Amino acid sequence: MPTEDIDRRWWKEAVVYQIYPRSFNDADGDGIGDIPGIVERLDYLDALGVDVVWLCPVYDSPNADNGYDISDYRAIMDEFGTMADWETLLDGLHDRDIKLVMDLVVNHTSDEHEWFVKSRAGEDEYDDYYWWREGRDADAVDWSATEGPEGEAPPNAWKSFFGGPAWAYDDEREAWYLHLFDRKQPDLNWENPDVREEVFEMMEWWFEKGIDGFRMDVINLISKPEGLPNDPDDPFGGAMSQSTNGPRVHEYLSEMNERVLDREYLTVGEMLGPKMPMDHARRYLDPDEDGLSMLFHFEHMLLDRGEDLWKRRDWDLSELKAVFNRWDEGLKEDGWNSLYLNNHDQPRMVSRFGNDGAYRRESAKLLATLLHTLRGTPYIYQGEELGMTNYPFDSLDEFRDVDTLNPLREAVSEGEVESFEAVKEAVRANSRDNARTPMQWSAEEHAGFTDGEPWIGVNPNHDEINVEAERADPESVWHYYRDLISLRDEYDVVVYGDYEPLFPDDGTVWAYTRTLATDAGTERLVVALNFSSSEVAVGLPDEVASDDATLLLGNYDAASEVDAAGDTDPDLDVDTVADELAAGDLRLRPWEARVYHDST
Ligand code: TEU
Repeated sequence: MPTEDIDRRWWKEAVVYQIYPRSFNDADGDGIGDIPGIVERLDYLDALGVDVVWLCPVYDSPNADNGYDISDYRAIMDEFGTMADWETLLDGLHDRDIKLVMDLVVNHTSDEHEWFVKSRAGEDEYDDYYWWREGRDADAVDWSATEGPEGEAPPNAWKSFFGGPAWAYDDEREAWYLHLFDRKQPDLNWENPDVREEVFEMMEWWFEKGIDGFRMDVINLISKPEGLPNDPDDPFGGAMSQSTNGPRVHEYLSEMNERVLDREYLTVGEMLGPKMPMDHARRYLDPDEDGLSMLFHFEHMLLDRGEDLWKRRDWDLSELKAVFNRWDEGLKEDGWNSLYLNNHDQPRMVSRFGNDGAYRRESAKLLATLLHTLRGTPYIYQGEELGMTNYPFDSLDEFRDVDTLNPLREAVSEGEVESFEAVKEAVRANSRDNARTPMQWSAEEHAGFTDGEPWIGVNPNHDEINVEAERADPESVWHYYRDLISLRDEYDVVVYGDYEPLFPDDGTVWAYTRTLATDAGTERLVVALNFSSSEVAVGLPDEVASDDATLLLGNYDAASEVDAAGDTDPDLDVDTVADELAAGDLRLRPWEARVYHDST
């Protein structure tokens, strides 16, 4: 392809860093991270080399769901600081050439938002801002709730994603309102044009303040089908199957695109649901339709999950590969992928997809290699760049998350689960709180996160895994991230090269090429990743073997610590590694990752 035909976009070339403000850095000693705390760490972000910060919600909120329940879209939560602090943050980022993407949570508001307060009071203008419905005759239906007038059941059988019915009864209005999430998160009624207008104006207001884009929370849920039908095949009674990619979702998002997305903003839509049909994905991303830059799907996040928080599912590497392969294939002509393995809702990736014991460092680097050399925009979740791990939760009172506590308490009270102890392992592996323990800055008390009492436990392994230690060690996960991030600036093929998977069915090795043919010649990467704690031999096809490739990056160079037998391994010999590719015969050590490059 002629070089000038590459569809270059700044957000394709970028690496995004996600900040969960509550857990990042606390400047005022109240145990809760805040915006001045982020400002203190701007040079840290700059040193890492990221291009964009996605900031989880910092708006006014009663914190039923840590800021995902917004009571004022145009104000900053007191615990996090002031609007002036936020402006300092924006300027500080922009001074360092880092862009700022804000979280847009508009499927629902808080029940303390003035729109809901007025709607519940039945004020004319706000009457229809939310999903208000009459209850049903409890004798006539097979679902029920533990609230509401005697003899009444909720309007339908939908269940909240956070446990219990998706409807709450409001005594003031004497009607039920829909909440797909917590009862303090009533769903906005996007059918009402006034609601859409309010949202678009608010987005415009933030754009005028100078932000560079939005991450859109559960944006594929905003359209609900006529009649809100039940679905007995959906574990949520229809709440999930009927609300995802609903009938008018593209209409609403194209309207948003036309009204407010008039520049090359970075927009990334979070898309709930088990398996998104690719034609929907393409419509979300089509500049002439919804115009989002990227989306977050959940397919790989569901592989190891059972139906409930306390259930797990066995998975195999070939399934993980199949997900990424399907998405690369599906969006290679039209669209662009986001690449993530963890975020504030997910367990830590090294504990989940890697080995957080003997090969923590190697496997953290391997997963990073994957995320930064597939085609798409990589998203780093705070602490991932240190190889932070899951937290050793031991009792229920260590959890803070509504999506952990509510479903679990409900299951225990209904006798579905005997006790926390009985399901501890699975809950521990699945809980969102794994991601929310404080960022580990140093080996000091509370990991240098706060001078006060942290709102959630600090991982005891901070004495070993922390920013100070990582930055001091040239072989650390942190330094490896820096290298990966800068590869993107140096090599077009890392960003724009075509992706070609090798051995898709192999359950141990993930290998692929990335190729970019332009007038300047053909650039190629060969990536080989060993997803196991044993050594493995990889025979490459002849066309992949190469005489003149060099190793761009690997996770076993210099002071590698362990080999298959757990002994110290000799330093990686660059010549041997190059010879192996020439012979098409790689020997990968446990969790070894290699990225070769050649150009012809
Ligand atoms: O997440 C959507 C969501 O449903 C997930 O949190 C899900 O519960 C999780 O993957 C566990 O399986 C978004 C936000 O990212 C999340 O923090 C909010 O709680 C949620 O929406 C409601 O706003």
